[in-house]
Amino acid sequence: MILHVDLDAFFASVEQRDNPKLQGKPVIVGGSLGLRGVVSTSSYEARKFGVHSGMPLARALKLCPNAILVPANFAKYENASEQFTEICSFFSPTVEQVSLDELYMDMAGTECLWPSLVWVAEKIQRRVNQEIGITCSIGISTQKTVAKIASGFKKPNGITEIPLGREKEFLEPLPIEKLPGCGKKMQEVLKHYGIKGIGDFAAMHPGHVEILLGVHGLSLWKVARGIDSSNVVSQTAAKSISRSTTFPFDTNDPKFLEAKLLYLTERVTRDLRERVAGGKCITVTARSDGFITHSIQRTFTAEIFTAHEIFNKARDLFYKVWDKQTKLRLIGVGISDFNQLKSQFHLFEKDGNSKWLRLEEAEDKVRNKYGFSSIFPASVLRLGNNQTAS
Ligand code: TTP
Ligand code: MG
Repeated sequence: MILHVDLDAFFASVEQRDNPKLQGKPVIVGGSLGLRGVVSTSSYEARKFGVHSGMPLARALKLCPNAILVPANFAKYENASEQFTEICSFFSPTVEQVSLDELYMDMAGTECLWPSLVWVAEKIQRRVNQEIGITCSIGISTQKTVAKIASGFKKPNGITEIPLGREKEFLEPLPIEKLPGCGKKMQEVLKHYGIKGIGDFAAMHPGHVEILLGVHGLSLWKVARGIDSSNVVSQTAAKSISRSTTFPFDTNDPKFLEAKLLYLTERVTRDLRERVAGGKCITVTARSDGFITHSIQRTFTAEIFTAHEIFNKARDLFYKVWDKQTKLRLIGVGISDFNQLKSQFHLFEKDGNSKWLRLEEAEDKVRNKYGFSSIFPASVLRLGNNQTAS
């Protein structure tokens, strides 16, 4: 059985938690894309007016003129997210975090530990409420997709369990938009053929599905029929760790781009050290303002452990894919080819990198206590508070 846990109106709930004046009011958190001016998220009070994530701020304020606009504060959301993951990890060793506010838990093997999954869900809700001060909704099912849809079924603060064998029946009456992975284009094609609900889609002949929507469509069709065998993949089992970010403006400022690259490297390295130890392969991605994406990958002979070393290598790679002129809208950095043995990490302390390792381990300690954004290399600070998010 799988649990899908999703925090309710995440950024907005954190803001309401921290400012009593915002409680019970329509609150809009300004976009993660800052200058592009979109709604990042809104409180349920604002959603009643039709406000939703991704909507231009101007339109949102027209729909809900009384809304209180709050700028995003990522350091706070990251802290809350770290607490959230920790709470859930208490109940299962296999946790797959999909975003700051959403994760799957594989509950197989925990049957003897907890009285029931609804009991676990209630405990998680209570702890999230007491320790973080916000609410979450939880879906319980044998499948990831059904658990995800179920968690959104009784938002906010809801628990929805779909018993084994009832998956298809649960999905059937839902509109096609509810099917994760069924994007706007696919929905249009399906609607053109009169397919409006997941049930209609599930009833289609697989041959027709493949002709209309290709292989991806066919795998979604299986999900629509209640067949979804995808596993919960915990982060330690992940094959690569990467971070990328889209800028609020297209830029060719090398100082800004290097600072972003360092920031992303710091994030990747923290994840790397929490989950495995070192990695040998580094990937750098750059996307131009014309949406052309370049990626470069290099495998090194020795494992790399520190942000310092990853950054130096990533920066060299970055200048191989970027001509120093083209304006960029996104960059990313990743590491793969892991060494799964954490203990080897410490053998490293003896060689020339030990200074950096000790420094970064000290950073880890500060971050464990005060959150990721509590400490940065000085050159990251040029990005400002709103930019230190990915
Ligand atoms: P969601 O889980 O999609 O939304 P939510 O938690 O705000 O609301 P819900 O109760 O429906 O789960 O996204 C989580 C956070 O991610 C959200 O609080 C803000 C951020 N986000 C954006 O910045 N831009 C977006 O377009 C979306 C969808 C989310
Ligand atoms: Mg959410």
